[in-house]
Amino acid sequence: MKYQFPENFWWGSASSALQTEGASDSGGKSATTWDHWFAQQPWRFHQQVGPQHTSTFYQHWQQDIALLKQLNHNSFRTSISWSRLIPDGTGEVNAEAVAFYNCVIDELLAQGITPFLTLFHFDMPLAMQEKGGWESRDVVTAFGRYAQVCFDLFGDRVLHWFTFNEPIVPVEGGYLYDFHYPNVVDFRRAATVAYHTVLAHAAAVSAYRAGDYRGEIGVILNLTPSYPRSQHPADLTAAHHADLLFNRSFLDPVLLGEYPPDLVALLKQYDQLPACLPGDSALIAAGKIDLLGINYYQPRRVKCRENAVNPAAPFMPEWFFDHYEMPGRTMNPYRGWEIYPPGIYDILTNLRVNYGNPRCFISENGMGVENEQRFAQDGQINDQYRIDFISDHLKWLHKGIAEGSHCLGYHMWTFIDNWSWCNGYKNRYGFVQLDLASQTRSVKKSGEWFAATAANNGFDGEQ
Ligand code: BGP
Repeated sequence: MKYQFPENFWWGSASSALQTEGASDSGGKSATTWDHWFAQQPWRFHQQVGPQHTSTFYQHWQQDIALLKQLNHNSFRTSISWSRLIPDGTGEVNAEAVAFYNCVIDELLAQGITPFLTLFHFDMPLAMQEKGGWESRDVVTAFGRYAQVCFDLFGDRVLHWFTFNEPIVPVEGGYLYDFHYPNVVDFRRAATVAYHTVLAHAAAVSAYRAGDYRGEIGVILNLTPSYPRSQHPADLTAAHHADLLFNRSFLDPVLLGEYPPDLVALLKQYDQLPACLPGDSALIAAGKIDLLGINYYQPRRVKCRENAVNPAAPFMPEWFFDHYEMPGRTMNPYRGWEIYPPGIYDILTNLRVNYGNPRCFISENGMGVENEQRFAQDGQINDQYRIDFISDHLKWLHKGIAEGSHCLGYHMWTFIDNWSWCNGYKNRYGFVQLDLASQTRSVKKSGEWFAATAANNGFDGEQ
């Protein structure tokens, strides 16, 4: 069967500044929390590879954009590095950074590739973290100004803006589960960070609306559908709580302009609510978006808790559910994530039925695989597993669109193997293989498949 996608469908991929640019201590850039953390605790990072060099986009942007063109991308998302553009977070704009981002944007446009830009992809300037990071209201204000600077500098050519990439991840990593700096474990502080992130998002959206720019603004959320083990009421409640905490804590404010009452009640019951100020609700209501980016990697399967909570343990989302390992599930063993293509359809259906069918696109989906060298054939990585992964997800996406979902595109994570936070270069995600020693780039089989799919606006596949 031919899986044909709507006209002008966005085909492309996503990346982020910190994971690709490199030059982390040059070009006038200041340190992020990642540079700082790596200097303090390099053993936290796979093979002790830090963020200094990553995939050298800062030097090789022209060559990389030529590769995007070769992969038939009509759109591409990356992020601006706040610490490169405004090194102390609030003061002078770095002219070298402006020149760099102008080159990237202009080259993308010259190659017929629509730039999508994210303002914050996990890379907190250290100077801002030292002022409290997202726990501080001052940082929220500083972010609003940074956003405004970006719109003024680049908004004449960039028409698709995203305030945050996966804003819940720094909350989880930095304040609950110890996989991002500052490695705090404290739910109430996590809730404050999440709340202030929503305020910062809304401040940026408000600045965008006030400036009368000619594009659109949204946010990128990692949505993880919560599937209960069974239809038993206790399992359903567990799934409802997981959904409230991990999905709706950001989805509802950005689409509906307010938090789910059940979530507020839950946090109030456990005395975990962040401090709110008069005017916050109006600001959040003004943060409603034009376009939702959906990052989908894996579902979340839950069941009711088997055991009582240890009342002395830190309050955690897991007070309300246990993780459930569904028998027969398909795993990506390298990343430890379940592969479940129907999840993409379930997300789109939920948005269509419960959120008024917003304009959206798949902004990340992908498969990280370790030691891909073993799949090399005649000098090319034959990553058929990645082609299968993408086409399986695209089939479910196609079904969602056929049933009326307003999904406008599909971006893969990612175009070139890049640095994955604490995992360094362990798992490779790219359409393009990166040889770390020589920085040579070579297109994998999946890159060729994707280029053909984008050119044909679809692909032939089994039903
Ligand atoms: C998303 C992030 C990306 C990227 C990707 C793959 O959560 O937006 O930055 O890294 O996941 O995950 P990982 O790098 O952790 O394997």
